[in-house]
Amino acid sequence: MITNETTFAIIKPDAVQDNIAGFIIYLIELNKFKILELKKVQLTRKEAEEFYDIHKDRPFFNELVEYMISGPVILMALERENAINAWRELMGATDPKNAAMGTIRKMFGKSIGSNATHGSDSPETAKRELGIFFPNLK
Ligand code: IDP
Ligand code: MG
Repeated sequence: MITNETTFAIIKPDAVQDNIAGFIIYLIELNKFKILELKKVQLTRKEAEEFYDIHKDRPFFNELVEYMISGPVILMALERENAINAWRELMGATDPKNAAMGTIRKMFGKSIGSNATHGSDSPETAKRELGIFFPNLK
C-alpha cells in the first residue's frame, strides 16, 4: 500500500523575483507531487523569525530573515509518497555549489543563502511548518 505524506515547501523571494516560480511548480508536478495548498504572500518579519526560530542563534539568522522578507514567496503543501525526502532530493543540497546536477538549487540557487526553495526536513518539522501557514489542512 502506498502511504502518502505531506511536506511544506517555499519558493523563496529570489526565485519569485526571477520569474522561475512557474518552472519550479512544473518540476513539482512532473515529479508527481499533488499541490494541496498554494499561496503567494509577503512574509512579515515576525513570521520569518518564528518560522526560522530553530536558527535564531546562528550567525546567518539576520541575513536569512532579511532575505525571506525581501519580496513575495510562494508557500505550498505538497503530497506524495515519501514527500519530505522526495522534495528535499528535488531541491538539492543547501549550498548550490554542493547540489547535484538537475536539482532546483543547482539550477537556480545563487548562494548558500539565496537558494531558491525551502523544504521541511522531517515529519515533525513538516507538521510544525504546515501548521503555521496552513492551519486548516486536514
Ligand atoms: P535547508 O534549507 O537546506 O534545510 P538549513 O541549514 O535548514 O538548510 O538553513 C536554512 C536556510 O538558511 C537555508 O536554506 C539558507 O537559505 C540559509 N542558510 C543556511 N546556511 C547559511 C549560511 O551559512 N549563510 C547564509 N544563509 C544560510
Ligand atoms: Mg532546514
